[in-house]
Amino acid sequence: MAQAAPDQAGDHFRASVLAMDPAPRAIRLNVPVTEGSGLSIAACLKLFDAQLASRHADAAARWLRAKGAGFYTIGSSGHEGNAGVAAALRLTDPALLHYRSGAFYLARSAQASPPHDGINDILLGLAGAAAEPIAGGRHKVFGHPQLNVIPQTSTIASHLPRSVGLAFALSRAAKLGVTLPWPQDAIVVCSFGDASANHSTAAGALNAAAYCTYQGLPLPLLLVCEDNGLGISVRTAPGWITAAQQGRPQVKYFQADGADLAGVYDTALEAAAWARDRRRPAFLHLSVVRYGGHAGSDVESGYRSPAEISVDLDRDPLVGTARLLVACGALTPSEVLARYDASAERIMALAAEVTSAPRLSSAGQVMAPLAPRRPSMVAANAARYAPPSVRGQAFTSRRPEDGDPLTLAQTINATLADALACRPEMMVFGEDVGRKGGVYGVTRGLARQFGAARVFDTLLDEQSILGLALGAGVAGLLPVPEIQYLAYLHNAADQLRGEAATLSFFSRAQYRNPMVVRIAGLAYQKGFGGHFHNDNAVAALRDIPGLIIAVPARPEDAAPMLRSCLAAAETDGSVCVFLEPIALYHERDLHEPGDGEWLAPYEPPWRWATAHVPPGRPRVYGSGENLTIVTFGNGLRMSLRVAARLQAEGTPVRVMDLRWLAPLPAEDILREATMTGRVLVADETRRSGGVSEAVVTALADGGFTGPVARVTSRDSFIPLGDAAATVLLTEQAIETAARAVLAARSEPL
Ligand SMILES: Cc1ncc(C[n+]2csc(CCOP(=O)(O)OP(=O)(O)O)c2C)c(N)n1
Repeated sequence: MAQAAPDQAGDHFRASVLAMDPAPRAIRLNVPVTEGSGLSIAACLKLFDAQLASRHADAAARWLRAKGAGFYTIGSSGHEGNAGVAAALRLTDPALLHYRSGAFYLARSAQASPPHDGINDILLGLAGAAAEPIAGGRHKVFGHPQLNVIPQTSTIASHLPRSVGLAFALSRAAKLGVTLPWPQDAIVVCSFGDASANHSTAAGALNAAAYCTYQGLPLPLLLVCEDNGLGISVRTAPGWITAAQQGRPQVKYFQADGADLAGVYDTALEAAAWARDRRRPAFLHLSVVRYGGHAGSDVESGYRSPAEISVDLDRDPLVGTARLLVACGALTPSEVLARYDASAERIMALAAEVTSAPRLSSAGQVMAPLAPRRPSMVAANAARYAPPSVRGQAFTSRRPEDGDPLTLAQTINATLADALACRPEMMVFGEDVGRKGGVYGVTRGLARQFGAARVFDTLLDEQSILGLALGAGVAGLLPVPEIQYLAYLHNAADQLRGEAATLSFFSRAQYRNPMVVRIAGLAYQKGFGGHFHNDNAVAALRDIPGLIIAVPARPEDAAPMLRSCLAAAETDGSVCVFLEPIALYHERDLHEPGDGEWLAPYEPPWRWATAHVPPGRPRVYGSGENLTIVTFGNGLRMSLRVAARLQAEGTPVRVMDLRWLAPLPAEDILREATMTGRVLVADETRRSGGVSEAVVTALADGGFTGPVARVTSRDSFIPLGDAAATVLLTEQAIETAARAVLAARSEPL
């Protein structure tokens, strides 16, 4: 028989309950558990069961860990007052939960009809069992689509921007006529710890929520800070959460003692009503305690005195609820203890069962939900276009296919317009994308054409921009956020890496956050630049599993590639980055000034199906058999110019534009390399961590044995002005290297 180890809180609970005076037996259960509270005895009994189960699940976690059958011991003990928050909300209010919100999860499970067996989810999660219903053994998270609990990662505060985005999207979806998975009057609830509240991600999200509200935008959000006064071993200064949050503009502050379930319930009810009725954010501050250290492996006595630890025992929420139930006559002290023991017995028995649950045992199993791909459905979706009448309204003066050849920027603009016309759930947003139409005019006219509900300026915060995309995607919208410059992605990279790209993985694709993040980037801007406007750092994107990265260089590629990204996002829930080379936005010529060879006519919609470019398909220029130049972005234009000069000398070479950095077209690289036997990689990103490393590796992995050389930018940040040319890949460097590879016969360089 599985037996939990004795613990201080358990002993204290027993002693406290035994010291309680029994009251006359309560006759009715539908009366308040304590005078003036909205919490009935019946509801309190149910919540007590959730609290007990949550407490015993922590004991089970430690037992499983000791047996080598469990892998997670961060518990909810001391935080069980959060069950009262669940009770004050509706099952249909989407929830993003703190890792200590176990009792919330169990209380919500009990709200389902029929009640859901949440404890089994938790135990399977602790054991990393493949049968766990949300992450399937990939992580221990709270999540379930039927409970409207969206799983979170362990990166503290990283879910707050999504919660703001989701609250924003609830109203915006209705405005756009998009059917939501939740009722019109739903509110979003998001819980987190007190140390998390200090994180800049949380601070930014709170500011974004306040800012939206200040502008009159609906934002029905209940933020719940479960304040135990500690972040692992570090104390949050006493009173800080109140001091920081109480006077915050636009976000109404509520406070409750987490040990008093009735108080938590009543206050949460008030806070939820505030958020629901006014469609405004509320901040619910729960004072709680933490038992058992940060996690099973944390030796709390190393940084807290015994006196400090034992003071917390007096604030045990289980004792608090027991006191309510005994005082109203719902239970006698011995019935409380019997309930406690029965709960422990049930949970330990279930824990014993999960020890033998099958775990994930192959990379294939682990990776299955990483980034589902259905290429033929994506192809069909990418060819969708709006009816002529709707297109006629979108392109008031002239349809783009009827006009002159377009630049890259103009093509992206027209493709976005076509997509907005065809996909009512699509929104384009970011800094300066609305009225100004983008720093480079890429979104010019879209806000006027499609209205401020669909094309709009955001506040200047990349985390909030991506958070909006995360929430909007979960709500069923198709977000197309813009990051103004690649360099500014990095301060918000976790929203892409830790949040967007992991959701499918940690939810077995039951939740998805489709998005196409447009990023203006790469270098070679003339007359303008410096490090922040000329950034060629793509390594941070390239190692994100499942991410699609498109780098369109030419206008005729940009349109089908953008359509593919939108279709992949919509069809498969893909997270796509569309990296637009700024220096090519307005380029018109290739070889000679005025040749117009970097312009392209816009394909009419009826040709989109045949012009489809699936993610991962490169483009090859020429059929020269002397050398294969592998490149992308600005490197393509330089390489094509070099290729033309070599051709004129009677040395035809072929140039491959990767077009997609992920998935990298490894097979095509190998095929085109084999056709010529020699390869030059012309890569504008850095020598270390840049794209060329992946291309050369693909060749080596594929067994290519011919000469391979690479020319890249230097391992430097990019300086202002003409000095930039000293560290960036140049056309001259490509030409020199190409000639060197051509000169080398079969011996490796
Ligand atoms: C961004 C980030 N930094 C560091 C950590 C490591 N870490 C995990 S939990 C934690 C403390 C969080 O404290 P708090 O938000 O108060 O929540 P509590 O665990 O006390 O409930 C830290 C530092 C993390 N998970 N995420």
